Amino acid sequence: MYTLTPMRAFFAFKPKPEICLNIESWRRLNWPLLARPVPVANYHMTLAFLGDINEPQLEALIDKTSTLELPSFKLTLDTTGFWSKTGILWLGPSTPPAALNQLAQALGSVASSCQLPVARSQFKPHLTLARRVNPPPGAPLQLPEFSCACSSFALFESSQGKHGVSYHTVAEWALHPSAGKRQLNQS
Ligand code: 2AM
Repeated sequence: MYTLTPMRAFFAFKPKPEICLNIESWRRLNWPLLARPVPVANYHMTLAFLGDINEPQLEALIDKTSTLELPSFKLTLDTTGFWSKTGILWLGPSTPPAALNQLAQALGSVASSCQLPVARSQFKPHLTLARRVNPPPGAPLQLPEFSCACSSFALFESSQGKHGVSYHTVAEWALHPSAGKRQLNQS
């Protein structure tokens, strides 16, 4: 019997804490007055947004993701952008590595096979720095250059609380330079 209420879920890559803190310092220096910056603890790059999932879908997602064998890669976050419709100010790679697109595509396929279609045409790798930014922010004075080793990714649950949204790691998988994958934990 399945008892879990639907959870809002997504696959994402989180840079290491020290890199997130460097990104936040740079963000504060270059755009000190943003009204709605993303808290540093929430920094992530979405690989596939799933929306609400139920328990059978969660189990299937974890099982199928655990069969993936995908390589680790390096990512350089060296460009910024602004989407005026949502007011999203973001940081991302000017040249996304092929392995990043491959990972997002593989997770999109896993999601589709669990009846959770992900719009692949919309994949634009980015880390959201602030939301509902208005007026449009200027260009940063210091160009970003943050190198990240992407050696794992996770399935997150997004929860809305009194103090805003928070993300909880549901399951995490390793990526390896050459062979295979290893599931790190599951809660
Ligand atoms: P973002 O990647 O632009 O920041 C959890 O909600 C994460 O999934 C957020 O990072 C969010 O936006 C991303 N996301 C992608 N598509 C979404 C959608 N249709 N609704 C909500 N969040 C979405």
